[in-house]
Amino acid sequence: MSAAVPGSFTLVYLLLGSNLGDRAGHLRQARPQLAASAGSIVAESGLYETAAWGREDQPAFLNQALALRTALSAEALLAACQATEQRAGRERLERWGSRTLDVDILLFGAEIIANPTLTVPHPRLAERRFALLPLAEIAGALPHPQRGQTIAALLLACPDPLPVQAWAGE
Ligand code: A4P
Ligand code: MG
Repeated sequence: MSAAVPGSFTLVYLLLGSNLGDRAGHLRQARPQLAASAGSIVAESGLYETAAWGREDQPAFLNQALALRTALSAEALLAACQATEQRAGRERLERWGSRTLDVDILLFGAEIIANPTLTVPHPRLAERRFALLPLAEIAGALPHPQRGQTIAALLLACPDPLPVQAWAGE
């Protein structure tokens, strides 16, 4: 459990993803909602078009990494992320299935959290080019709390062959 110390802030990194409907619109609407419910956005990566990972028989995603300065506990931040997903009409039909909006917590400061509803750092971060490349754009020099290597080094070592490209718009 992470306990929020009153008056203290944590720098957290989120990954937004969408592969259903107005993908860029879902990401655009999520940003002010997260700023209102979770904390100020201090950095955002560009948008990347990324081949679907895990279940490859589905449309490509748009992904974006955000850095947020939050006063919330990790559990409260997860609830804010899930409320933002719900506002985008998210339906949970199958794991790794298509979705209007996914908001994952990649990093919560340097904390390591493992409980039934939350695992941070995100357990599959180092295996996913679609997460590492946007994150490296805004936090390349940041060390991964468990592995010690920086995000940029993890990206260089990442064996994921699926394409990830800067997105220029529809
Ligand atoms: N949960 C645990 N840890 C976290 C965390 N760090 N951040 C729990 C957010 N949620 C976390 O998630 C299931 C449960 O994970 C949540 O209720 C929460 O308590 P979900 O969003 O309902 O389901 P899911 O996303 O289908 O499952 P999962 O295993 O979280 O999948 P991922 O890891 O989110 O992967 N390909 C591309 N190119 N781009 C993508 O964005 N995303 C996924 C989803 C698969 N393939 C993708 C992409
Ligand atoms: Mg998720």
